[in-house]
Amino acid sequence: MKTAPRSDWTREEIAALYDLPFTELVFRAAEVHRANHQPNAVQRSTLLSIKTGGCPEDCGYCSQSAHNETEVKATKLMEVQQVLQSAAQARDMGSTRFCMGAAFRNPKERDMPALTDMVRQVKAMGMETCMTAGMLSESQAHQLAEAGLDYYNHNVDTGPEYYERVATTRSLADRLLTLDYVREAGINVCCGGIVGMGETREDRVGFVHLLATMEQHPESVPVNALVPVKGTPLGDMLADTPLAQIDEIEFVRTVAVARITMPASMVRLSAGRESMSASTQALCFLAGANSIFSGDKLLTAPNAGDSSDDALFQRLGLQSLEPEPQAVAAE
Ligand code: SAM
Ligand code: DTB
Ligand code: SF4
Repeated sequence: MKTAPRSDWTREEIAALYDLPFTELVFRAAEVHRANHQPNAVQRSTLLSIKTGGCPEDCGYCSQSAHNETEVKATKLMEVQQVLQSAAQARDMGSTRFCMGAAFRNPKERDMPALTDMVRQVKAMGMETCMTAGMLSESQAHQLAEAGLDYYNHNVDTGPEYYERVATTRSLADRLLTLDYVREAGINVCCGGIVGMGETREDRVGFVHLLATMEQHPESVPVNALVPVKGTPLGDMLADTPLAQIDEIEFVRTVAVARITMPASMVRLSAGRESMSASTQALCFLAGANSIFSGDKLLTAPNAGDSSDDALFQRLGLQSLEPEPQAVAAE
């Protein structure tokens, strides 16, 4: 039986889920998963960085922040035609959702015609569209909705207590306001965060609590494992203190707790798969993860790649989830 989503989770309840014996937790998450989703179908999206690097925000994990000395070279916003070429390639590889990521604090008004054009034309190619471009104004959210944007990704990144250790130039309240605008504009919300940034279990409880107590849960919840990037404060911290690295079992626990507390959402096993074993990924799918990013690149970091994912899907007997057919409007 489908589980009705609840928004009244307490931190104690979430902490108690995390504390369950591992097999008990995964079993419960798998039960919730099966009751609410096709258990062996995983949705695959392709990411494209449409504007890379030079971002004024100081996110401590990010290769694209101008505050961090990384090897990433800043680029301008890509031409619409180039974006469409990449989308066509992704569609030919079987991807059904195309996610466009821009390293913006927020899009400028002069960027909006190109962004809405990208959404309109990728959508016209028959793919679902997703965008992540930083904070939006209410009017920008409406412009993207009108262009046909299906999802907007905007992560809370971590729990409220750890947030300021991760970014100081944008507050959690700023992030939540953009999420409100996206929701009000009728765009599906994609919102999650990163584990393995040196946060404690208690911080992770706060992170899931923040998402699971939203009045309406995000339709898509990306759970990223930190990809440590040289030259970023959090990546370098991890390189210096390998013990701070997230334990894979704790990562799977986070996926399972997200699945139980947000039963109807798609839980996305996002960044970090590149360094995860097939068995850990299989445990994540068992614990309720049902979407991934495919392709050999995320935004700037390497990703598993289509052929290795095809092989993984074959080994695990997973199918790619097709989007719901679009309703055809009556004449
Ligand atoms: N600038 C936009 C923003 O911050 O919303 C969009 C792009 S940003 C790169 C999208 C998300 O990717 C971030 O919110 C963060 O959760 C995730 N991310 C970025 N760098 C990462 C890393 N090194 N490891 C894991 N996740 C990362
Ligand atoms: C999300 O939560 N993960 C994706 C997507 N949203 C845009 C991005 C992951 C970025 C990983 C690091 C990089 O490629 O630079
Ligand atoms: Fe900019 Fe987004 Fe990277 Fe933060 S996560 S530095 S906002 S691109």
